[in-house]
Amino acid sequence: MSEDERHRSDLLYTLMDTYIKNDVLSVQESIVNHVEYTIARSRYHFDDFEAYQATAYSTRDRLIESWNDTQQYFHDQDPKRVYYLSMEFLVGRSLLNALYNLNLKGLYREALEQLGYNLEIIKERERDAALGNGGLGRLASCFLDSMATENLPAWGYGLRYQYGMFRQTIQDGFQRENPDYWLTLGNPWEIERPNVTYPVSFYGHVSAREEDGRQIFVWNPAEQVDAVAYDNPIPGYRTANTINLRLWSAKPSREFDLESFNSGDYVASILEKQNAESISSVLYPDDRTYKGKELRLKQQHFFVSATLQDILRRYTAQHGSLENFSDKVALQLNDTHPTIGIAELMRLLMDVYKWGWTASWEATTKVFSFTNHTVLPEALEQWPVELLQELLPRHMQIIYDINWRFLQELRAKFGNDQAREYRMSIIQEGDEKMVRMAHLALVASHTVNGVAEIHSELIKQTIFEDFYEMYPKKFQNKTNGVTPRRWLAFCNPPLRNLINETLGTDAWISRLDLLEGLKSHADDGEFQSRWVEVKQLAKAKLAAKIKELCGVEVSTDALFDVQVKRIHEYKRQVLNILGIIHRYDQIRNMSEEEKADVVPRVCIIGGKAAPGYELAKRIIKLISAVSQRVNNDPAVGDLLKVVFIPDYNVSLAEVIVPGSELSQHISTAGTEASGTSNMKFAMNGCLIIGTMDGANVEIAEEIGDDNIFIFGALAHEVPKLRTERADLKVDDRFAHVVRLISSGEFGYADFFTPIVDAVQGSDYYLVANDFPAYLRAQDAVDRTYKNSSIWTRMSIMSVAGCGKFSSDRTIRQYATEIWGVEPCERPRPPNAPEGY
Ligand code: GLG
Repeated sequence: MSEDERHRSDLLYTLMDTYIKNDVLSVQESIVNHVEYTIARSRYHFDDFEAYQATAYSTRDRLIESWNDTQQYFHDQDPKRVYYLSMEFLVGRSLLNALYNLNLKGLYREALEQLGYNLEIIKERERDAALGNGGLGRLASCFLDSMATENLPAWGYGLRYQYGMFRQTIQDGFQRENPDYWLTLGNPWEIERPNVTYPVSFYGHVSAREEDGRQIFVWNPAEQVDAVAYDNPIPGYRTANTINLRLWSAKPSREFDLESFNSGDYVASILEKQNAESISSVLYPDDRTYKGKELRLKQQHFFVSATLQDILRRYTAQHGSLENFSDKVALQLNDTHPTIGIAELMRLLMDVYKWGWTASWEATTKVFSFTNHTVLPEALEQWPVELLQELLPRHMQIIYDINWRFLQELRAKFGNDQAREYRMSIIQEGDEKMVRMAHLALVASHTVNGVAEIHSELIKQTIFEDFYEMYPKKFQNKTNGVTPRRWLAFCNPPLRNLINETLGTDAWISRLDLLEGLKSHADDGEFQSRWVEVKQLAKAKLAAKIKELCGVEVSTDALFDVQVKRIHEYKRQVLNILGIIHRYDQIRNMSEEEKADVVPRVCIIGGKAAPGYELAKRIIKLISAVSQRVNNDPAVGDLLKVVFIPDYNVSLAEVIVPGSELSQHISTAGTEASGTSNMKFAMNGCLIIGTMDGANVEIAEEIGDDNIFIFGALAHEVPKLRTERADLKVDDRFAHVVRLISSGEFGYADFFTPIVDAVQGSDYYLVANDFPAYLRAQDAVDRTYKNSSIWTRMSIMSVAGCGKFSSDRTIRQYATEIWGVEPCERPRPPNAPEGY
């Protein structure tokens, strides 16, 4: 270092405090500064929302500091990195999560209190970041939290949708969709990086030329947009590491096609350019169904192209070249949504970095791995060849090449087996040729995993059977998990405190196995009553929410029975509502004496239906119609209440999960890949009624099957039962409740006909078949609930057995068994204040 340089570096060092200070006054200064200078309000006069904003900016300052130092540390250590590619991140709110993770919640609460603001109140002013549909997107967010906490050198990549998941309102019992323009009032958690911008191309044609005796392909695109990076810091829990979620936003291209401005219609060409922004403007609200929409494919390519350009650019900036790239980088595809990235990486390596096919393919197949989240065939993405050809001509060429080589490999292994080739080819032949994205992902990934044991077995026997035969070693299981921070420690403080006190430590928050220590207290009467108190507190909060959102008064002495998740036939909200109708019909026909013996229930249902999913929307109306009827029947009173909570989202789940006592996970066996809310409920001492499906199987195994209410057909029985459905002798009670609907007991009989037909006809999801077993299981619930000590014991045992379902465990398994990456923990600087 020269004298001048040293002088400059000393100066820079002294210009900033090394660390943001951790005392009440400094926090207040920071908040008030942001009120005045960032949001430009008067420090003498700001409302709750402005207090939220300023607090968020103040918290963000700390995250930025830690983010910068973590990235520098990763850079210096240069470990192998992992990038989690996901079209969805269901983030929810960030303020409390960040403050808790930094261990600064108490300090900020106090600082705000003295200024006249209440953290519990202002935190409610934050809008959820709902950049996902459901389980898949929420899993991605839990994974980021765990990757940060486990100190992995990881980043997430995704899209910065301007409109997130639609907001659901219920009008007259019908779902209405409203746009979620979540960025209207700004988003303090993101950092715009206008200098991190990449061009992304579409359409046009491919030309070829010779260069050094090699054929070089050149894609001449006809459209280009810019991808601008927005960084979202993700703090780990009680670690100095903060990782990054980089989201891309589409902007009109700066350079492309400048001459169009100088000739022709200036106004029209500006408008056309503005159109570029539509690429990242809206999240597709379809959960697990696939529609071949061009804009969706554009989004996918936009996302992976920007991501891969960024990863390659950052790699070469640090290493001078792409050497060892595939040893130092792992790319995880969250479902098939980012699969076009396989062709894009091949294109970048061959056409831009001038690698040959073999080297490019070797690197590509070494970096990618792929997670499957469903066996439902309607979710398997396929793109018409014609569309892909037009939008991404070079990629189509590469996919054909990949397929040609793959089919050679297939022949070498299995001989001439046309039927097999037809089934396995990446290109599906037929009237309309299609590209099967899952096949592309399977061919190019070194590993494919399912998300629960049963699911990982099923994909080998069903949708991916042929591929399993060909590449048995590629298949793995990684049972999902959820972050115990957001989903227990932070959303349920009374339970957290009781556990801390009982175990004498809070170490379980990042080592969830330690919850096992609760087992020895399960029969302790005094402990049980404290456990019940904690649950009652959470129930009271939920009851208040129900009053606020549904206008219905519910008694906290009733059993809170919950089913919240996307509305889908396979999840069988219909089974639940038929059970409720049965219960209602019984109660209204009871004598007063019989009624005295009934366990009062509040049945809580929530969830969004995809806007184009007609039947799901009818199911919502049916639930509302039944609730109207039941809640206003004086013969029933407090013995049964039914509520549909509108606009189910992450923040609502944080109130619903702790306040529930029974939660329904009742999908037809073999259809729910894992489920993750089942884990959240169990972790909060809520008992599960469920089928042997998804992660329920492993939950039963971990907490003991006497602590869960399992019922219904098993996955291996389902196919046969479907074929026998026509001969099923339908249970009388089932026939009766279905008749109540079709006879107009709840009104709208015609509108409900498709629901009635579905369960009376082929009944693909076996509602009729499982109905009697479901009622038996519900009887067992009632019986058990009457004995508070047994119920409470089961509840304690549920929590105690949940250690496996931390996403920390899941992520550690991905890291060692799939990615080959190791923790890279930034040392906490000496003398750094707590929380730094
Ligand atoms: C899917 C599945 C869920 C699974 C989730 C995360 O349907 O069963 O828990 O992914 O793996 N689309 C989803 O929500």
